[in-house]
Amino acid sequence: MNAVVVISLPSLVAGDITAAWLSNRFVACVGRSLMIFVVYYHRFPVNFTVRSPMPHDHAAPAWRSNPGPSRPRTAPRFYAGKSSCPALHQRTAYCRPPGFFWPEQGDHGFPATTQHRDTETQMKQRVITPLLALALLSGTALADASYVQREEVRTFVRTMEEKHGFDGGEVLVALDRARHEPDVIRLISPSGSPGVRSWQRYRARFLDSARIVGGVAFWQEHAATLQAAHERYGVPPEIVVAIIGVETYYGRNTGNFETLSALTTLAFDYPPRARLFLRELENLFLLAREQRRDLFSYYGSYAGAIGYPQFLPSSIRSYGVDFDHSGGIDFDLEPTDAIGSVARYLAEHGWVRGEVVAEPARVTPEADLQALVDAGIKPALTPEQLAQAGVTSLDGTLRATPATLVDLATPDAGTEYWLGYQNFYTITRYNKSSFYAMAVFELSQALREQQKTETASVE
Ligand SMILES: [Ca+2]
Repeated sequence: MNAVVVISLPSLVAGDITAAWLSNRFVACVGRSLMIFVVYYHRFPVNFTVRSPMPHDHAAPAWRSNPGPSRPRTAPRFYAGKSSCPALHQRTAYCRPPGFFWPEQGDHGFPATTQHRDTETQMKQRVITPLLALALLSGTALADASYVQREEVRTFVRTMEEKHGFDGGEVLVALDRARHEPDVIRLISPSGSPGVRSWQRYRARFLDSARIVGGVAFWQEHAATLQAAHERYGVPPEIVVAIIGVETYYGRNTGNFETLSALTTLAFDYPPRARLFLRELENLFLLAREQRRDLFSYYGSYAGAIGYPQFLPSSIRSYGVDFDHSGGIDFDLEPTDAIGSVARYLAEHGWVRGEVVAEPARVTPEADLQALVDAGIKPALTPEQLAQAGVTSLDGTLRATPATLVDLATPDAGTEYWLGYQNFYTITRYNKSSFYAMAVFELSQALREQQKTETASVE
């Protein structure tokens, strides 16, 4: 007996918890569905149209002469869409105005001119009020508040409808499935106590031997594709490989955040960059429509960057290349499209074929280096300005091209100064950071050296 109690009690408790959870989810689901409908109806009343109880050819429906059990009393009959009952335009008999209803006993359709007395407003009140009450009563749905209840989200839905011709109901349903991701907010928020910037610490994250060896393997595996990208866009293989290596470790770390949820969270719950991420959310919807792909099939970083090259949706739409001619752009499974797209991105952001990226600078201690650094990341310093300030390349000469002075500071280890040219600036268009651009450049140089070494040892 005791044994039975010992075995049964946990089972009962577990059963209760399971039942409670299922019940909770069910109520949440029903409540949320009702809420979506209510919100949707109020905002987009034209899109929900009641199917006429009479066929539009005016033939008597089968149930008219037999309004018994064969006609469900409780099942709502409606469809969503732009088309509507002819009565809206022609005031033909047997059609109702738009609305949502449960059929009533003996309600077999009626001539619009005689029995149809309800105005649209009355219909709304009659139908929406109980629905709203039901939704409000489902406390779980409110506790588990979804995005669709928010005004700014509804504004976004209207924009997608009016600007891009989306079905508002579909957008709303998608956003209702999107989850608020607390981790996204945590990861994107600036640290409360930002550490001192250290170039050497940053560099060590990307210039380790495993990433160099992995990069050469990636290069060799995709040599033909990298060469094709080089020929078409002028960007050398080692730069493309280095970018993919820094971004995702050659596709190993592309991120596990559902892109729709990440971008929805950032667009509506992270005010400092809401504008940017609202635009990216808009682009994600457009991208999914263009690619005929499930909106929920995109995964990537907490910031909404996708696949091998970590492109945001707007960048995929603007710079993505179907480099393997498969009929679509795929950044998830295979890197060919990513290679072409990274090269195209750089080319369209000013990459100059065959030009140097950066070189170490020789500076004089008495020069006002900070003023030169503050001139900005864009190469705007003329050789004359640099010479006047006592800045040259290591051999004491200067190229006849504008440059930027890059400072790479490491606490307690001095600061490295580099001259960055147009191609250095182009890399910062991928990520606006001189540390980032220098890490990509140094990794590319290390890859080139390693590649040479391996090729020489094979020969
Ligand atoms: Ca493709």
